[in-house]
Amino acid sequence: MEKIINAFLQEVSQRNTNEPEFMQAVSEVAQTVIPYIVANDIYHGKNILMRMAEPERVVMFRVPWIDHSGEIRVNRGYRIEMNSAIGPYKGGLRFHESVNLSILKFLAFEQVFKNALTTLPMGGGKGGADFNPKGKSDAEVMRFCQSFMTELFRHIGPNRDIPAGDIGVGGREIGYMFGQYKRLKNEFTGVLTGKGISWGGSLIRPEATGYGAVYFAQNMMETRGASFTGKNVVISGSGNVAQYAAEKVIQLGAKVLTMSDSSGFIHDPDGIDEEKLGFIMQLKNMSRQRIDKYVEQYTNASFHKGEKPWGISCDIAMPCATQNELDAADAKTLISNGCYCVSEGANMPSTPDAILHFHSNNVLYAPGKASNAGGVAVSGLEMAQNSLRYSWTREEVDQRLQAIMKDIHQVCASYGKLKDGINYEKGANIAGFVKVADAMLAQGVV
Ligand code: NDP
Ligand code: 2IT
Repeated sequence: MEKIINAFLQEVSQRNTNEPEFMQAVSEVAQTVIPYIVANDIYHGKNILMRMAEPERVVMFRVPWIDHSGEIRVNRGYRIEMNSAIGPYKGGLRFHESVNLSILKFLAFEQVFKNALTTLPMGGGKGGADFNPKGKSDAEVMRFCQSFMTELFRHIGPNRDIPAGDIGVGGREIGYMFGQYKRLKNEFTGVLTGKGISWGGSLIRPEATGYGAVYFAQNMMETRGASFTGKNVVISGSGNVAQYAAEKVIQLGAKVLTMSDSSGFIHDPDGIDEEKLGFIMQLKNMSRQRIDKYVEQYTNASFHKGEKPWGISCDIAMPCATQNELDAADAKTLISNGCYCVSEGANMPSTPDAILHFHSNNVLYAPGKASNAGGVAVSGLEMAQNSLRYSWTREEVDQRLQAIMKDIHQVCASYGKLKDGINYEKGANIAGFVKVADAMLAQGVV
């Protein structure tokens, strides 16, 4: 088996040189899916995983814009249209200085499996630009978004490809991009998700990824008769996903001890309560400042410059910032401090070695493609509401989100069942694969 997997990975890597994040994502899936393919005749000999590892289409384009001092700047924009077997391409846009082809291809590949798990008819895609929004004025961000959409609009559409937010792309950026798309096409359609409530957005979409990751953790903990009440939770990040993960954790009666950004983490031993979280939301979403401001306001808390929060002892860890932010040493530290549940809000935040430690220490570990699927699931519900020209209440959307997270937990548990527990990573990979592979087989070699 080892030989078959290595030969497959060798072929993919020859075709995708210098793409370490993409290879990491493909390798993680290959380890569990190839043995399943070999054991199941209908998938064997069809080169199906190789086809899934090749994007249907990659668009790369120039994004010129003018900064506040009148200087002309140039960024690179991308859209990876990975797989449309079960629905139109769907996935976020990331604006971050680190963005490159490898990162967006890994995200698009993961998205295909994740979207299949949501039970909704969505294919997978991802896009973005190597644009750094930090320190830019609203007017600069608007000009950038307009320039980005001036090219992207020809590739997307409500039945073709429906982008949304990711790192560096929130409600403000979606608004500017939607405005430009509408102007260029002279059409008001649900071409983006994460829209504002008064112009086609869905209630609960901002909350959905963070809430969903907590619901998934709840489902995992129930398998051991445990709940969030009274537990200590360590969260990384302080953006969209981290904020609403924290909000739900607090609502469930647990204590949030940390949050972070790329400058370091804050530790509040008294717990970040609703009021303190409100301060963080204001700080990050409105004044767009750094997390260390928290300790000026709440003096019992400490700021740890350049560090990650995994050394703080906890029951539950939720990495909600970025890829590869939790390595093997962090996993060991978490486990030795008593952590037994890890629910990923970010995409691929744990390194492969960290995941091995979780598995070998019986940690309830949920890979992002399962546990953070609530965001894209509610994007799917936003598309459904747009098609109906109708909107559901908060309660309706939240109930659907909870039901979807329960279904994802259930399908991962059934494909990932072990003698003495559940391997959610294996379950998520195989369940996502089966749904997409069945559709691809039915549609022929296209
Ligand atoms: P935001 O831009 O709102 O927040 C990102 C947070 O992560 C910020 O606190 C940011 O700090 C931190 N961060 C980003 N890059 C790094 C880095 N290289 N090192 C350390 N910290 C970093 O993004 P989201 O909350 O939307 O996304 C967070 C994660 O969740 C990503 O992995 C994303 O792919 C994933 N995700 C998002 C979904 C969504 O609906 N938005 C859905 C599913 C997954 P700083 O401000 O200093 O950069
Ligand atoms: O990684 C993700 O699932 C997202 N950034 C959300 C994608 C979406 O289309 O809502």
